[in-house]
Amino acid sequence: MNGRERFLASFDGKSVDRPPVWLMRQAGRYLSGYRAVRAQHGFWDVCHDPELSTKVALEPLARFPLDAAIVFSDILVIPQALGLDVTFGTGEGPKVGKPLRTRADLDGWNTSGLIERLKFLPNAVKHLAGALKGSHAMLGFAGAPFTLFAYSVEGGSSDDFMHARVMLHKEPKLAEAALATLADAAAELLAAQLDAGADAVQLFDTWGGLLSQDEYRRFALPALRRITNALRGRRVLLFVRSGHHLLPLLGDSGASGFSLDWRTPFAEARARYPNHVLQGNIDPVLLFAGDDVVRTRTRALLDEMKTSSNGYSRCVANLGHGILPGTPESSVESLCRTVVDAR
Ligand code: 1CP
Repeated sequence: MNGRERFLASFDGKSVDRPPVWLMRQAGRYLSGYRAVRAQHGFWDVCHDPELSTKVALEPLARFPLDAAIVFSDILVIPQALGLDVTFGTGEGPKVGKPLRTRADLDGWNTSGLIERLKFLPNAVKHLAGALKGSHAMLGFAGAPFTLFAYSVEGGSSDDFMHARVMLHKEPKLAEAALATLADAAAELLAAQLDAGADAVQLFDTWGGLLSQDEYRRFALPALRRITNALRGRRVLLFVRSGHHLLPLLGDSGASGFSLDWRTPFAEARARYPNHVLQGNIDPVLLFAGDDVVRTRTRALLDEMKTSSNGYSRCVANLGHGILPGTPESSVESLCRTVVDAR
């Protein structure tokens, strides 16, 4: 069984002898090959060049026994395509020029021909698919509407995303309209990646955990449902960072599965969602604690994932958030090996 077959079997509810494994942000800054590419090329140049983005996406697969590849891109391609000025400075988070603060700002977003400006992403998926030839599952992705809204309103990263969260309450109609626009863009972009050969897609709601249950229900869920309704029947994973308190609501998102962060107990999520795919949820910080810690934690996760004496189903081994810069490659190897040698 190759990586793609294993990923699809587990995702679709068949029993497999060990879970598939991939790692969020597996193609990033902890790899020397990526840093060498970035020393020569700007971030957007890598995203827009199918040869370079494929090279970067393949690097972790050559280095570690992973079952899936994720296309190289960023969640902020959507605000950028809508006309916001997105830049990545060295060593800091992204900056978003012309942030959304008024109705006139939203009216200025350029939604016509949006998918044409994002063509590079399905093109990157197609190119990566050609290189993989079905050996590994391939994931596309997009930012979840609330997380895209948070960056677009705030103008960059933030600890509390004050402006964005104030807007939900002060100008709820404007917030809802912006969330709907971002959701429609994400739905179109995810459909284009699936049509280009992605086996599944993941929505990253990195900042969704800032919201209360009431806020998530009112603002984030309707936008997520716009996406899952548009993608009905296709494989969609939803990752909500710091979202333990939101777990009871996630079933209403319409996603086929949830990517859990390390603060959500796997067994609790499984008890609540017996028929959803569950992915996660090793704390990326543990990869700095040495190989023994990584192996012990991975084995414990495998025990939680095992559904019966005859195997694993609807589960994907992963981290609880993206792999951190500076992560020792030996820890990544230990994690993957422990999963591969399970059974
Ligand atoms: O080369 C560089 O210095 C840029 C660093 C970088 C990289 C490698 C950024 C800037 N984005 C990416 C690629 C990226 N982003 C991928 C590609 C696949 C991979 O790395 O394996 C993916 C899946 C993302 C998703 C992403 N971007 C998220 C969601 C996941 C998460 O980590 O929470 C978020 C929040 C972003 C925004 C973003 N882009 C870049 C940075 C440094 C950030 C985070 C900023 C912040 O902390 O607010």
